[in-house]
Amino acid sequence: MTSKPFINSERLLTSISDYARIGATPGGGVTRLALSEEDQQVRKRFAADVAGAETTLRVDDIGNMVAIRSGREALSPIQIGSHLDSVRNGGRFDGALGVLGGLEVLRALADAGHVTRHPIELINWTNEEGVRYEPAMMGSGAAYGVFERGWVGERTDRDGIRFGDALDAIGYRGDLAYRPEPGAAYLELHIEQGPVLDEADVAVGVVEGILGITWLDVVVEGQADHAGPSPMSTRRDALAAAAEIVSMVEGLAVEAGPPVVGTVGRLSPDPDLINVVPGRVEMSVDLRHQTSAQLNDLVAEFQSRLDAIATRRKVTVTVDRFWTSEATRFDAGIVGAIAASADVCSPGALRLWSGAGHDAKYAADGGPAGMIFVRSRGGLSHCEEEMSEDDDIAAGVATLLETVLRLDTALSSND
Ligand code: HGY
Ligand code: MN
Ligand code: MN
Repeated sequence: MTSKPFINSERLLTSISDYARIGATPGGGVTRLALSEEDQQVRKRFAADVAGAETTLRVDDIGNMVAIRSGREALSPIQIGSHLDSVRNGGRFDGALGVLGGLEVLRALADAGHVTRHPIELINWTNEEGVRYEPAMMGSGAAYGVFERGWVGERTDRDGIRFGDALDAIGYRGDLAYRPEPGAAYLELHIEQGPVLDEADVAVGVVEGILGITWLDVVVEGQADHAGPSPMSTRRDALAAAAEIVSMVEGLAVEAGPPVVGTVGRLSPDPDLINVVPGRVEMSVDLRHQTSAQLNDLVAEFQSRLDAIATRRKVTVTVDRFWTSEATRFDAGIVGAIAASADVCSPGALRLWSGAGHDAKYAADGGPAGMIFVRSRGGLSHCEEEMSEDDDIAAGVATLLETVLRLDTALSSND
């Protein structure tokens, strides 16, 4: 005798606080860089948890972990995914909410003895953050054919450790045959990581799409010199030029207005010594815009302003635009199912776009996908202060469960 599945919020919140102890940082956040020891530990805990939720676990050649719960019919799976890696001193909810929300859905189905028509796949994607191994969303990107496996394996971190070696070191290089295929639907629950829901005083968001994102590496070459005898008038100070570039990136985004954002998050002067005029700077630029065409125009304007700074300061600049995640609108049918579920579980949900990149972007390139947001108190993320409240988390996971049940019934038998 089956009953209607429902989430056990106490069990869910306990999982979230348990996982937050893995890679815990003093300020209440987590550091679980991709393929690190902390990533290995959280993967082991995830493997143990899904084993207890009536699933079979598969690991693919990029380390993506796929927990599969059988369905009643031979249909494409309904997939729930997100990530357990984090940025350094990140928050406990980014990524983990989606994976543990999916785990709670599996547990709720098992508690109720409810077997869905579709198989359910719960996916922990490798290296969503792309901070130790750039770029982001590498596991989902590889699974959906965006990144070639050899290229991924050769990516190195700041210590020169290859992705492939780090994956082997934590023991999570699985089988190419186990890569997740596009399913009947892909759902990702995630914290908003911005202020929109909080300012509107709304717990749950229905995500319509993800901004276009592009990452550039910029190298500024000037002339190293003695900080004492070298006259200001003849210097070719790479760091002073880089400082102007940082302000230019900020100015470009402010001028363009929301939702445009521009960030220099990484900057390394060389030789980085107190009494040497820096001769070289390597820096990152992250630009985001509503559409791919607008993003390309923004990059062109950035390049033009960069060239003007380089000419005036007599430095050379080289730009490597090494990653672009095209702006993505989610499937209207999936968005509609999420909205209908939110009406039941958290009335008053808001529709919005995501400024953050997510694995759902690559899933959306492969098939129907959508996202559910949970309010971020203060709109903060990628920092230890990241906070979402228990009731909002419960509402988000309830919406996820309701959407799974709704799609399981609604999707046609030949999806
Ligand atoms: O960069 C992003 O938007 C994501 O957090 N990786
Ligand atoms: Mn995330
Ligand atoms: Mn993130």
